[in-house]
Amino acid sequence: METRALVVVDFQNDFCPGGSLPVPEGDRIADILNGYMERFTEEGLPIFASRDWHPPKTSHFKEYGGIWPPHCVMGTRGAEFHPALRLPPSAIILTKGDRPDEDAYSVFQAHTDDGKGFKEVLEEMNIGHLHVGGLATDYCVRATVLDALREGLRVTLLLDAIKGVDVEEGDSVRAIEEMRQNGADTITMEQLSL
Ligand code: VGL
Ligand code: ZN
Repeated sequence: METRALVVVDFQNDFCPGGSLPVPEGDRIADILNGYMERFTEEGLPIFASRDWHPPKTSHFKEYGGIWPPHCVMGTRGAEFHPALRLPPSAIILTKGDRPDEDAYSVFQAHTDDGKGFKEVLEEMNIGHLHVGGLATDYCVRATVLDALREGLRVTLLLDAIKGVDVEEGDSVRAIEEMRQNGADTITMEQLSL
């Protein structure tokens, strides 16, 4: 059977309350994410953690033509994983948005420290099913899930381990609906069976 993996999307200080692009109540999902990570670790299944990691000048930021305030600038405190996240040492870190000309919402645009793309790593590890949680439902989680489905992977969206920005009211609800319509399953922790 194809291997399952957990993907924790962008659980970083700047996306949590107190950060520069806070997702309302973003930090509240820390315990649930930790719970999912424990379950995957117990089963010996891989865990990926993506990070938004921008240069100070990028077309992603308002000042240089984009739509966002500066956030997750590489090497800053805001770009660090939130301290409540208990990432196991075996977690594979995926970096995205580090070129000055990309938004890189999707983890499929991310690379490992040794320069491998996410898709390549998934193929090498024979991973065919992703469980996805993290921030933000209506941006990076959405883009990642839709790309995964397009690549023919199975996707389980972790409804209790995501939070959205909701630039427009209802964006997160619509994003969840769109991910479902494109083939994502949705569960909460009690329904997790690995
Ligand atoms: C994200 C907005 C800008 C995200 C990243 O991680 O969802 N959102 N950059
Ligand atoms: Zn960003």
